[in-house]
Amino acid sequence: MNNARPIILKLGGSAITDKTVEASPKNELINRLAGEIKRADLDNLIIVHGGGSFGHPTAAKYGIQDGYKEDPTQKFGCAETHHMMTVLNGIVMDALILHEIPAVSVAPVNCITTENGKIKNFDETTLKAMGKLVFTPVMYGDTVMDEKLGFTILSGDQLVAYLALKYNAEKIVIGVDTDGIFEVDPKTNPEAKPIKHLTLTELKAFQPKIGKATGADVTGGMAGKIAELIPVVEACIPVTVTGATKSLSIYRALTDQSVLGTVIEKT
Ligand code: IP8
Repeated sequence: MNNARPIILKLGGSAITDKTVEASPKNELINRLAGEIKRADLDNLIIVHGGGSFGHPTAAKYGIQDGYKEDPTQKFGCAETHHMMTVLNGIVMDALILHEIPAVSVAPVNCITTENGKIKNFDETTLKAMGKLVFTPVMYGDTVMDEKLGFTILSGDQLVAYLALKYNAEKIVIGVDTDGIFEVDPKTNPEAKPIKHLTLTELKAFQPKIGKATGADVTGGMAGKIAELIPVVEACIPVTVTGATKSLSIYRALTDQSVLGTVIEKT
């Protein structure tokens, strides 16, 4: 990342892990994505990944997203959830480093605090210094300390939206486990086609129709993602949602080439 407007890439937890089996990374896919990121050769990239089957099951087990309820086991649960995220992050980092990307992990728990689940303080010193030297910061959904709740879960999606607004991102690319946003669930309707383009008005109208995430997703799945994206699209930052599981989709989206997926723009 340099001082140009950043491009923010979210690697969805459902895409990079198998959500049906706890703590199961999709190693081959992560490795391929690292290759695509290397090929895109961007010096203004920030990567954020989700929790998938690493962060969500542990967070759900201890109710971390609802905050500290005076239950001492939750403190361990909070620590374990963060640890699970560092394990997944390590796997993502391995792949990026293997592809000789100057990627450096930045743990949200160390630089962000929230108030009632919303980012309140962000110490950007490290991120800014990395930007000057053109590193690729890699952040992730994480446990964070919360001024009202004690602790909570910060979703990668909230982080993406926050960073995009703060640094006036050039664009956001979101890699998911489907080919974009659908009117009907493509996992149960194989004939379903992704919506090619959504304006802000269409996105808002679409929001109530989105189903809840399946499995132990503590941050709301696609519905949570769309809620976070609305202010970003309002700020004229375009968003492409595409299938990280499809070869070259992320490379193509990062390099402004047409891609199977959903482009969301203000108008
Ligand atoms: O998968 C949540 O991040 P997300 C991370 O981007 C944890 O919603 C720790 C569950």
